[in-house]
Amino acid sequence: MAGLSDFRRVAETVRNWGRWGDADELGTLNLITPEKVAQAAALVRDGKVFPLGVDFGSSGPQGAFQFRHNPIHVMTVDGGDVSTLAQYGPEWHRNIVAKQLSEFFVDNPFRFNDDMIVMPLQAATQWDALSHVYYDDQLYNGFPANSVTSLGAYHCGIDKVDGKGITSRGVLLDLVAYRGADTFLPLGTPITPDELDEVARAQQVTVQPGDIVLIRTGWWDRFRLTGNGAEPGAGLDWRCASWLHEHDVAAVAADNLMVEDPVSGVEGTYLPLHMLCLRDMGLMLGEYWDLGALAADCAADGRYEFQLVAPPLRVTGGVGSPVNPIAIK
Ligand code: UVW
Repeated sequence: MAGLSDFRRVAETVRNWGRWGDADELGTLNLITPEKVAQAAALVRDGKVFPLGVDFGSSGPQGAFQFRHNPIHVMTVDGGDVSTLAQYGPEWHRNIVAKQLSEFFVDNPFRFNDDMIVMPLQAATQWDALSHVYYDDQLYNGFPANSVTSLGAYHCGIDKVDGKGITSRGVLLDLVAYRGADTFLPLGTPITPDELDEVARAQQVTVQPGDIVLIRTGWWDRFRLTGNGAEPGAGLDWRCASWLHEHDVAAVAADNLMVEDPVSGVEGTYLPLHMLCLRDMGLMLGEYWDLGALAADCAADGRYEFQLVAPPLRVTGGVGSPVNPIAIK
């Protein structure tokens, strides 16, 4: 198994610090040029739309760690309030919320429902911002790790990437189909850089600079069947960071919980691909993307490229964002 010195050697070769200037907080999203956006839009031919977001609700995959729970959806105004509060009217209520609501509900036909959601930004379909993971006290481009405070990320927050959209040419690499796997890629079979090239060749698609690459491992389809979020599957081997760097990929997303293989290939550390992508390359990771329907369509028409539109929310200082990405063919 590789050690930390191997990791640091690879980190030196993939590091993009300074490539787009010392103040850059976009990282590899810089590779998405206006020409690239136009190229991606030209891939829309049939008007087929594939939403790639999962459900944001209590049936999600979280629960293994106390610091992440599934989205909690709460109704703050609903039909029950209408029927009860309208009976009593504003004069009766000493509770200020009930008084306000009953003012809405008496003597007029207007009615409404309101709700809210409480969730870790990392709970469901998401982008990891560049500030999500770091090491040696530095974020991407050398920004100090302590610039992420309890008030949010002053550098490399998700709000910094808003100007980019995010939209580009998307390319799906379907590892499940390539390996002929039943449902998902089992643990102990990490995806190697060579395999990524083989899948692209088999699918007759080329990965080009500025692309957003989607990796299908089948994990989400399996989770949908079993509801078991604690059963990990294979992901990208940490050395795929070099592959992403060599191909000048703008971002990578997968249908699993961490894009990379849960078994670290670097002794003495955890999530080495996260460290190389987010902190050294400035390359955002997307997790829990639902790629099943898109993969079926790509297999049917043989086209593994499409326009991908996946803008994060402008969460001020957020280190990640929920997203409902859309692939359009
Ligand atoms: C961690 O588990 C820290 O990150 P992610 O949610 O990106 O896998």
